[in-house]
Amino acid sequence: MKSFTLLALFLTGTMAAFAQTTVTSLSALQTAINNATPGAVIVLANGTYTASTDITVSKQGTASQPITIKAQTIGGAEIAGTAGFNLVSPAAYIIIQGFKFTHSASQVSEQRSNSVGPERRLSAERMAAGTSFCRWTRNLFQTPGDGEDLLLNGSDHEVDYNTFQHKNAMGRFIAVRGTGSQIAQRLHIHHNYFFDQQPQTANGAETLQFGLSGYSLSNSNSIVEYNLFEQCAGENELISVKASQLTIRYNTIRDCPAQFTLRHGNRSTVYGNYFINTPGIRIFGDDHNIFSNHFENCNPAINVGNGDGEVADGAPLTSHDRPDRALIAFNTLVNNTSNITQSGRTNGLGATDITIAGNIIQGGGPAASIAGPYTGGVWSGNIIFNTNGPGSMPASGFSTADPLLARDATGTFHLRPGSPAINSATGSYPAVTSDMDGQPRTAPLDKGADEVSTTPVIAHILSPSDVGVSGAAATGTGQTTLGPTQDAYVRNGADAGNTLGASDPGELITKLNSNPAAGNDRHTFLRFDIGGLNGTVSSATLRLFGKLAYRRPPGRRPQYLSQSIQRQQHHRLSPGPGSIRKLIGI
Ligand SMILES: [Ca+2]
Ligand SMILES: [Ca+2]
Ligand SMILES: [Ca+2]
Ligand SMILES: [Ca+2]
Repeated sequence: MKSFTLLALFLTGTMAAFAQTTVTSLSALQTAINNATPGAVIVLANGTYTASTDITVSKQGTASQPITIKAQTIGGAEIAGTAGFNLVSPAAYIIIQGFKFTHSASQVSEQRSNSVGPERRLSAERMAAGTSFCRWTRNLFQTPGDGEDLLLNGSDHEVDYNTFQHKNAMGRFIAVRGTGSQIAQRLHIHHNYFFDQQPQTANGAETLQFGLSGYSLSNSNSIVEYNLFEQCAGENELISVKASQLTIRYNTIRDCPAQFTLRHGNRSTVYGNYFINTPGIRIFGDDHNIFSNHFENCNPAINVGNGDGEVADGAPLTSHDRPDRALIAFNTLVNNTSNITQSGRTNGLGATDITIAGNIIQGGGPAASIAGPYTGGVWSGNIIFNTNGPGSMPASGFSTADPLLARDATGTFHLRPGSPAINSATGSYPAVTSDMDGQPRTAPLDKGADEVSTTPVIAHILSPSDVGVSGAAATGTGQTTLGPTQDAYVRNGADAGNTLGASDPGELITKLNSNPAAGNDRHTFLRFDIGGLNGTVSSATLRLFGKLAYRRPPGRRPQYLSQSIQRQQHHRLSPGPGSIRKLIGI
């Protein structure tokens, strides 16, 4: 009996292997796709292929036997030319894996279903309405020319571990569309790396545009999580959500001078995201929950939109719908030029019934700057420390206390023991389910984005090694972010040597922000503990966030920090670990 079972398994394995086809031309690829049956694995041999017509996929796999179309090795098969993959109805359970797309995004004319004649092609890779359960994984998108890199329609698709990079044209890395007034549903977009999108001169160059105003009142129930955005700024919007009921969590947005915007639609949930050196989030629409997000060095951190129409009362879908009933709670804001803001608008409708509760706001500009109108606003239990005053936040809405934040090994600010934020929230917030570490929220809630918990951490600030085509590499490799464990500060004196103070990153930042002047020579020293790392450290990068001076003192390598523009400076340190183990002087 036992041998019979083994025989059956062996046969299954043989059949799977038999279904694999390797092709060496695009015409053979198209033929193999046209002949594919569930379970087929079609391999395009490594090499560069020039496409002038679409590679069209309309076949259906099954949940247990998808049709896989993949490069021989990840990144080894490049599609150049003027055309790419086009998945059309009723394609289902198709996996597109490991390709490098460098063909132009916009050179092919075609008949589009909603137009009366040929028009310029608008995207490189596409999925049409009527497709479902398809997956794009481990692909590199670098498609020049105007147009989207990837256009998503249909439902239940997964887009994971792709790299979208080096875009310098109109269009989006990813655009999500729908049918009629229904946005694409149940998409799962995760662990992608969005890198280097150059500024354009017009609207329509978002990094990720999820919907259009015409879809905005339909529910998507999609999840966008664990994506990393770096140096993307095609226009003023980075992520633009124009649909309802999305979950956007555990993403890292770093060094992007463009704003995550809930532009149209209602009931989205935005939590556990890390915003660093970016204009934070801007909110329009109703009933959004924004919690457990971590903002550092942003301007602003959170912008409550000032409406110019009320969609629920019949205003056009293209309006800036007045924000109503948003919950903005349990976020941590550190050293943001401006914190919680609302801009003025001529004849603006402002926002109504916004609850801002349990946030920690440390450093930076006034805690809140609200232009209004602002009817029914609730301010409750926020903690303010070392901001430039409370601004618009009423005295009843906050307490002033040192929240005892400390930058930990992940680079983010967590609560230290004894923090007055721990277990100090009152009131009931059933929508607040998770902290920024992905740990569950348990009452009594801790204020700010961090709930002190011993449950597994499932989210952290992301680095390029976590995402994209080579993301999540083998255990023990990749990039780790360390926060300084100790620091010291010397003015007009000798190096501190090994005499370091206690770790106090907040204090360090204060010192670095001090205005340098002649005869007021400052040195700051940081110590990093690499004792918890396994294996070999081959290199390290010291990232300085702050305001770097335009001019450096003649003959001096180190920078000092001044009150000029916000910038980030990278210092590559190699080799490691010897140089790393020592003190790093700025
Ligand atoms: Ca835009
Ligand atoms: Ca509204
Ligand atoms: Ca607690
Ligand atoms: Ca936590």
